[in-house]
Amino acid sequence: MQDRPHADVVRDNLTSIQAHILQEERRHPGASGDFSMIISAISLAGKAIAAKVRRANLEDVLGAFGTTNVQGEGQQKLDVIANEIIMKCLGDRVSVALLASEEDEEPTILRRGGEGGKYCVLFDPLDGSSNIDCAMPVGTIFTVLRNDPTIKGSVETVCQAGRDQVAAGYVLYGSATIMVLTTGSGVDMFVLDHSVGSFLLVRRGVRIPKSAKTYSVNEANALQFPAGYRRFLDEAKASGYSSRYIGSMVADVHRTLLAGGLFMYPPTTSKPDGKIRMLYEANPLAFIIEQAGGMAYSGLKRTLDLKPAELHQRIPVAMGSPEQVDGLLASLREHGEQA
Ligand code: P6P
Repeated sequence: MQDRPHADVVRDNLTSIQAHILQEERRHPGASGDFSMIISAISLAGKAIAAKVRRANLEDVLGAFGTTNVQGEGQQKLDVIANEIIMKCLGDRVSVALLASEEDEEPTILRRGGEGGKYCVLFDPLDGSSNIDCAMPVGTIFTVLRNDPTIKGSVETVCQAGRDQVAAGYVLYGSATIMVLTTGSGVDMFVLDHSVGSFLLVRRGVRIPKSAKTYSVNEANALQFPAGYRRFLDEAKASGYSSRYIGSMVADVHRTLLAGGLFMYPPTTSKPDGKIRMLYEANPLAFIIEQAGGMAYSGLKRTLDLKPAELHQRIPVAMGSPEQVDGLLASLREHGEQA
């Protein structure tokens, strides 16, 4: 079907994310409501973090916290605040067994095997946080996995392939606060109406454009990219592509979702696995892009098929419109990339 611009816009009704979740729950007879409670907790955390981000340049939440996270990265104060907010919002949800965050070395076990807890929630509390001091967009990325109480270790429990995600999404703190969510039946988009204090449904069944001449990559690393990536970029430039790169993955991927094109963080000689974390950055965003009709690859492998070996594992990513991803894959094959 021809891409009709914004055929998915929701008109003439006011649906909050809570109402939307309950409507979705009614479509699944026998649903316990446990899952809905998790999404509701995430939307609450998104509102609380949005309030903090919006005031970041006014209150003393700017700058480094003086500690480093498991990645060895300096933690911005808002990283730590956002992490605590999410932990508080999700901690009392009886359906959550495990929480795992980019900011913490190990998962937090809330309920063991027989104590309930059907789900695990993994998140990057504030992706792109180094942009905060200059008021650039940042985001929270989350994914919901099934808990398997028969698996002993918490890390082994959450090291699941992305195709097994139950739900995924992000909250973008930009010129608007936007929540994008998939539960495996398409992508829905909500905007926080601060006057109402609720995320309101604005687009249902978002579809990524099949093609757009825009690429999003940190070109400063280009000399370190494998030949196939460099060739793709050369051909894109020769074909009149635009370049858009904010350096905040949530913002770059959100623009790609709505306007089309290709976001990528390729492998480099200094970072052969790239920089993007697999479990709580690449996988949730790849799930969103695929559910919107796009593609997401790590080299020549579909990102969601890859089995993680560790919690904070990094992988190269390229995701976006099918035409651009196919073009990159052809270039990688031509230049000897191994599947
Ligand atoms: P670079 C932010 O730190 C992040 O993890 C992603 O949000 C973003 O896409 C990437 O790093 C930017 O990395 O090396 O281009 O500054």
